[in-house]
Amino acid sequence: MLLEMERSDAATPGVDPAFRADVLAGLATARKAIPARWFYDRRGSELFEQITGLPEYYPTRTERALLAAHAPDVARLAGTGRAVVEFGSGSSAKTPLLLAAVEPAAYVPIDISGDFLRESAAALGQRFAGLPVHPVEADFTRPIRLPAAIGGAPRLGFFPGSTIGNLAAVAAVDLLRAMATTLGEGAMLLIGMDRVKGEDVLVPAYDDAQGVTAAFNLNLLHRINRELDGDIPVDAFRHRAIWNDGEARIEMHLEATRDIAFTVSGCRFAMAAGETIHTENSHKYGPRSARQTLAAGGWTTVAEWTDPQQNFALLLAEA
Ligand code: AVI
Repeated sequence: MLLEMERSDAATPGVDPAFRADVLAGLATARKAIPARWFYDRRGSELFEQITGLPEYYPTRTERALLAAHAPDVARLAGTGRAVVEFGSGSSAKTPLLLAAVEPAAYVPIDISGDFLRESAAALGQRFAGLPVHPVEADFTRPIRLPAAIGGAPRLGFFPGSTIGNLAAVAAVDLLRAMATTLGEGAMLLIGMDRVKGEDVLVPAYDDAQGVTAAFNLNLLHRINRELDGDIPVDAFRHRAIWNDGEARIEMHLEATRDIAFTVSGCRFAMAAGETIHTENSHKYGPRSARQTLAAGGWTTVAEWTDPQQNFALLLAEA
């Protein structure tokens, strides 16, 4: 519930206006929700790195094993000498497995976070001596003009981690279309997509015993307090991870454990005990829905690899 709207519209130095707009709008709705993209400040990115190593969080290690086993198959099907374009490259942790197999003409990591991007691009450049690396700092949800220096080599897009699952269906399809435009004619795409599975595996993956995912979720409230002049009582919230079977997704929420009132950027809000702020969706795919999503985005699946438990899938598609 929004109690009062009294704030100066003057821009605050150092504050991302899009962050403030998303938080204020998201807290003012009946079902409070804040987009998951705001998890990733420095602390949030560190916590996410920790999540990827947790025993309960199967996606990262499963996808890495699939890449290690099948990168040569990708090279056989896609051929060598393409320019590899990685979307949301982050720390580029899985990239060497792919680069070593497909012997690219160039590597183009694209990420919205410039610092992280330049560090990991430099590290990869050292590891693959002679490989032209052209980092691009950009929002890849819209078509991007790739650096002219990569020339006319056909492109292989790489989108690991099942990050696509953090988007709703329409946004996921829009993103796949934007990727097809960015990559151009003759492109292929290697994408990781997490599979639907039992709640006994899914819920612990998003609510681990050590509480790292809880800290990751709660860090959003700390970020709001710090960057948006908030006084949210973080200790009055608990992390919740819920499997929504109808939507085939894990939802993360922050649940108020008592009635509270707080201020963010001069706006006052109240929450009743049990009310939540919805902070993330992580959609999971069946074999058909994965291919259908790719097809709606303009991609035809040419190969698919899964682990023996069918927990995670790596799909190769052509435009
Ligand atoms: C980045 N993304 C694919 C992760 C996921 O599994 O949806 C984010 C995450 N949230 C909690 N744990 C991991």
